[in-house]
Amino acid sequence: AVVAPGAVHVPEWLPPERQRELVAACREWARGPVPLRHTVVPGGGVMSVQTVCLGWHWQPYRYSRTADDVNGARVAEFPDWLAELGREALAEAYGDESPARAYAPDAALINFYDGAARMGMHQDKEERSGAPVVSLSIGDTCVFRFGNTENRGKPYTDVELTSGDLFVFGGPSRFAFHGVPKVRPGTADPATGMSRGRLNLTLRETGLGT
Ligand code: MD3
Ligand code: FE
Repeated sequence: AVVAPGAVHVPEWLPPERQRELVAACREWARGPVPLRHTVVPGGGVMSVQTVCLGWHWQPYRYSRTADDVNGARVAEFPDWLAELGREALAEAYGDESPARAYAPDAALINFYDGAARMGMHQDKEERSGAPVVSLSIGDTCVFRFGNTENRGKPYTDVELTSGDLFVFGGPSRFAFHGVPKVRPGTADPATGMSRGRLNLTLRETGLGT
């Protein structure tokens, strides 16, 4: 479904087997070299979501190769197979005629939500690229809020994201405000590899080069 220009939702795109593979990979990445942790924002606030990154480490509000705000370690490599999955996702959302072949994501943010975690309305502006963001959800269902490009408030559209859903945000939607006001605890099917909580992977082109 096209939610807004450039914003395409493909429910249940990832088959259960590929969801389980991704969950297993995320469990490994969560162990290190930079562990899954609650990001601390300037001013001292702590995000309820837990995050681990690949390729480039995101810290509010910049990308770096080392996790200076965590343990100083170099972030894990962004694997080629994940970039290929991103190109498949773009082809699915925008059609085979889209420039999916040229999509070269070099950073992933992996977010884990327990039943109480939320993400406030924000824009993703640290990337120096207008390339689309690919989002994959696994585990508990959530309410995803897709807003406008002007401010955190209305108008916005609430969409339920369930396990296996793909969402691509490109074109005019790339810099829209968005957030996750609610997770629905206990809605995950253990066959997805998540017995509790929600996992979200976003793939991005940082435009930062090597
Ligand atoms: C729309 N993550 O990591 S995914 C984030 O479910 C983030 O964890 C949420 O927002 C999550 O920054 C939402 C959907 C998403 C991700 C990036 C976007 C939507 C976006 C960037 C631009 C526009
Ligand atoms: Fe975001």
